[in-house]
Amino acid sequence: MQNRLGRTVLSRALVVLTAAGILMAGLLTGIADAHGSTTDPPSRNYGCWARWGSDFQNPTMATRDPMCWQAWQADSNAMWNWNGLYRENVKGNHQGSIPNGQLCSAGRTQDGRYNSMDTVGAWQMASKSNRFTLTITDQARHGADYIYVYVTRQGFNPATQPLGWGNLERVAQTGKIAPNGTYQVQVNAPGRTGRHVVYTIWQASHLDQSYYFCSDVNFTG
Ligand SMILES: [Cu+2]
Repeated sequence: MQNRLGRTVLSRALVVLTAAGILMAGLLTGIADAHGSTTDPPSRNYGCWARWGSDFQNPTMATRDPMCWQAWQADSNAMWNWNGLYRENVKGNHQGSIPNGQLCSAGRTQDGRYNSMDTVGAWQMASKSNRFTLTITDQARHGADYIYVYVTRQGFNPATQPLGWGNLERVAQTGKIAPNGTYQVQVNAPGRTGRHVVYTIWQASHLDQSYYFCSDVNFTG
């Protein structure tokens, strides 16, 4: 009798402990795996994931959305890990850490997983007026030390020219932002029409982790 009661108590305790263990593991991997990206206007890899993630082997992508097609062919993990385009320990020296022509891959970060983001071509654009709201989605609730938003200068053509620091003008920046699921930045980029790249640097607050995102926009004025 006492033996059976003891076993019951023990097995219940095990069930509770196991459930707690699974929950802990889930929380820990959630923190380790999830980060974020610019989701509006969508970063290149977030956009390719959002448009094609459920249909990434569809060969019509090659003609309908060729820049996404080359990205999926190069390394599909750039899309599955759309929230992982970052470098660590940059110490604020973004321009010194990322060579011209490699801005959209954060200097070929993560062993080159995101190199296809640097491919020069006619990436699909989001239409925006010169005043728009930029949204970063932060799945990990890292917070921000700051967010910088750059836009290409009028006359530069990202469909034919590799993106360099000299092609960009910083048009918005924030101070510290408390951890949340999304951060919005009001951007004003006057005097621009047509194809442009919006370049976002998100400096996370939990450690020296810097994110770099290229978003393609069509300015309607
Ligand atoms: Cu992170």
